[in-house]
Amino acid sequence: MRHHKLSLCAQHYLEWLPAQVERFIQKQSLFTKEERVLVAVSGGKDSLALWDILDRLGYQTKGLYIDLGIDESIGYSARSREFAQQFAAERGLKLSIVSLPGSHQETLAELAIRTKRGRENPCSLCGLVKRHLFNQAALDGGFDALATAHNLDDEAAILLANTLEWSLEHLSRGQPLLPAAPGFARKVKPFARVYEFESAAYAFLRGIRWMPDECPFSRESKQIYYKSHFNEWEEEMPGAKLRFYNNYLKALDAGAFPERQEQADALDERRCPNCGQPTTTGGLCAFCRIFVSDLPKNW
Ligand code: Q46
Ligand code: ZN
Repeated sequence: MRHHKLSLCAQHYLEWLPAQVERFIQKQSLFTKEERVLVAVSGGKDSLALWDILDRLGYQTKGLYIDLGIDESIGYSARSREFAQQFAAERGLKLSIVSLPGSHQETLAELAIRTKRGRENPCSLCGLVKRHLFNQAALDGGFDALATAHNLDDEAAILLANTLEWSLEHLSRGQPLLPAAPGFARKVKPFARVYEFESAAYAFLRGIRWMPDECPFSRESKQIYYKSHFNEWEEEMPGAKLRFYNNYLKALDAGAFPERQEQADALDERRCPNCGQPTTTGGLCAFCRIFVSDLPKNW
């Protein structure tokens, strides 16, 4: 690991990475051992490695897999779900499954054709759907926190995209902990300082079996573009991603991106009349607008 100026054997690496994650959880006060954490799992290496580490560290976890019905012709979602189920069964961990086609009678693939947002950017639509369903599951289950396995490569790429756009709203909400608010579960990213390479190495060395295929929509994801640039910089300047992210956290602490309190207060009072989750508009939330079409126009 040139970015850490560190070389480890397999045995020590499998101790080192969980210790790093534990330190980050404590430093950022993400959650405690007394709290219940819902882990969003996709069947991929990052989320299964995260779940494995949290379990090994003694945290109270439950997994949640969202079946979006992505590319049923190749069974992408069905196969991903099997990897998540197999992982949970082998370790005696509990896994819940939420199915988008089951609850809303449409797959993501169908929504990616039917909706404008889906046609323009299927990953943006997917993100919206997942955020909504994860949040609902965390609230319904009374979990203290919802953990996602965003790694450092993801965070650096998102941060770079938001910096290039000077999107202050997104930059003010990029921290590894978004506190709970009425209608919103606490969101945490325990892997935010873990390189993708590190989580893959961990999953491999632990013998975790993960979904090897990429989501068919990932080719259209802009994140890949930013990631590939960052990988070039990392090659030339080891630690570039980590410095970029660490200095962002310092800038946040220094108040560079003030929290939008007015927006949080406004959200407090505005609830979607269909699902009850907070919304910025006061009418239907973005998720319900996709599915509910026969309501009066002024909704
Ligand atoms: S699952 Fe969804 Fe990813 Fe597939 S549609 Fe895009 S965002 S690439 S993590
Ligand atoms: Zn709604």
